[in-house]
Formats: sequence, structure tokens, C-alpha cells
Amino acid sequence: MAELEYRKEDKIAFFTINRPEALNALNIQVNRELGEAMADFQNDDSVWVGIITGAGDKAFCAGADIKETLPYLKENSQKMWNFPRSHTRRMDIWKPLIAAIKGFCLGGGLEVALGCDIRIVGENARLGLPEVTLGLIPGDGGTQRLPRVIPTCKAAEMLFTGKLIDAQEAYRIGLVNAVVPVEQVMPAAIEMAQSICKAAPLAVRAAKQAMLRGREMPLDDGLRLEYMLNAYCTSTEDFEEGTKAFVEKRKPSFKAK
Ligand code: CO8
Repeated sequence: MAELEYRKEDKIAFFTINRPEALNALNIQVNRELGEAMADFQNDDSVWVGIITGAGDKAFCAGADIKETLPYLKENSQKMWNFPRSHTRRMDIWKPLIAAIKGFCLGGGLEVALGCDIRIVGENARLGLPEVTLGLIPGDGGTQRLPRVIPTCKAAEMLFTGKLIDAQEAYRIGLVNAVVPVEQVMPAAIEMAQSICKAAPLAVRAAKQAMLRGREMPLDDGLRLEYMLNAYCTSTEDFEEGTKAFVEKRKPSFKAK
């Protein structure tokens, strides 16, 4: 069976890391399959939002597989382009991604979640970047994305001690959007995805691109980018439909065109 389950339903793509016996740790195969599924997600017009989760309730993902992936990284340390690329290494996935997190979300697992735009966690979630306790630093975006999401002093504490935080602390510092009972994690993520799917998808993608690219630019350049993306939105059929539906007092029917 695939170590990453990938399915599509009603405009939503579901990615489930399926190695519960190893707390869904990321071995090379999962990384490869996640990268391939992400490429399909990006190119398939029928899916508008992605949800990433882990099989079972005990872990979203306990990080890179310490027995397989870390030795691979050591052997290939001068050939990082050999490592399969997923959304954590790509800056061109403009469809929204939601992480639905139960239990442990550690190391490379938290980096997978940080590569998502929205994080919903269960009350049993424990999050952290324990890499320094192994003699490493987070190598899949953790040192870069965490301080862009939470205050630097909190990121420093997590990065330098490797200590785990619980769901409420993650919510308090702004690392996650919501804390819900464990059985509500996937329903809450689906509700969020459905709510995004009610909006015009090309506009949503433009908003994500403006938000993420703009964050790295001087304000003046960011405002220019926003202007250009908005000009693009006004050229879409969905913009015609959205404004027409408002005037006609009906729900819009968006087509991602
Ligand atoms: N890798 C491999 N196997 C794991 C991992 C892991 N990360 N985490 C857990 N497992 C396995 C255990 O070995 C165990 O297997 P077995 O039953 O065969 O011995 C099984 O999962 C269950 O785990 P535990 O018995 O340890 O369960 P506990 O509830 O006692 O403990 C913990 C849970 C606290 C989560 C504990 O398992 C743990 O500390 N795991 C390691 C967490 C960690 O350090 N993660 C960071 C890894 S490094 C990383 O992610 C770097 C990413 C860099 C990416 C770079 C890309 C370019």
C-alpha cells in the first residue's frame, strides 16, 4: 500500500501520511510520494484546496525518519537536489494548504505543517522542532518559516531547546489557527476547505501569492505585485460571475477560469 494516501473529493485533495507504526515519520518514499502528489495537486484544475494529515490519532508526523532519512541525508549531503521536493521546497503552490494535526507534529512534520497556510490541531497535539537534540537543525524550512509565523523569541526558544509545546500554547503564540477535540480535527479542516472553496479560486490563489511573495518585498514592490495580481483577477471569468451574482442576488458559480 502507498505510504502516502492521496485522494480527491469535491474540490479538495487529501494527503494522508500513512505510516502510523512509525508515527508517520517521513521516509524517502513518503517524501517522494508527497512531492509527486503535490505536483498533481498543483496541475489538476478539479482540486482547489489541499488538506494534509497523518493516519491515526497519535501523530500527524514525528519528523524525518531517523533510521532511514537522516542516514540518507548524511550520505547525500553534497547532493541535496537528489532529495525529493514537496511543498516545503516549492514556492509555486498557490492553492491553499491546510494541515489537520493530531498528536505529535515534530521536526520535518512541523515543517510540513509550516509549509501549509492554515493549521488546525487536536487537543492532544504536541509540536516542536527537536532537531538540535539530534545534532541537526531543521532542514526543510523550519528555521525560516517558524520565525515568520510566530515571534522571534518564541521561535528561538523552540529552535534552541527542541522542547515540545502543547496545543493551547501553539494557539496562544499564533502557530495554529484553532484547537478542537481530536475527533473534530478533520471535520474542522474540511469545513475550512469548503469555506475557501466558496470563494473564487483564482482570486484565492492570487491572494496567497500576494501574501507570501509580498512578505519578502519592500512595501512599494509588494503593492505593485498586489496591483498586478488584482489586474489579473479582473480579467477572469470568475470576476464577471462574482460581481454579476452579487447584483442578481444569487450565489456565484465559480469555475477557476
Ligand atoms: N523516525 C523513525 N521512527 C520513529 C520516529 C522518527 N522520527 N519517531 C517515532 N518513530 C518510531 C519509533 O522508533 C517507534 O518504533 P518501534 O516501535 O519500531 O520502536 C514508534 O515510532 C513509536 O515511537 P515511540 O515508541 O518512541 O513512541 P513514544 O510515544 O514513546 O514517543 C515521540 C513518541 C516522543 C514522538 C518519540 O517517538 C520521538 O521522540 N520521536 C522522534 C522525534 C524527532 O526527533 N523528530 C525529529 C526528526 S529529525 C527531522 O525531522 C529533520 C527533518 C530534516 C528534513 C530535511 C529535508 C531536506
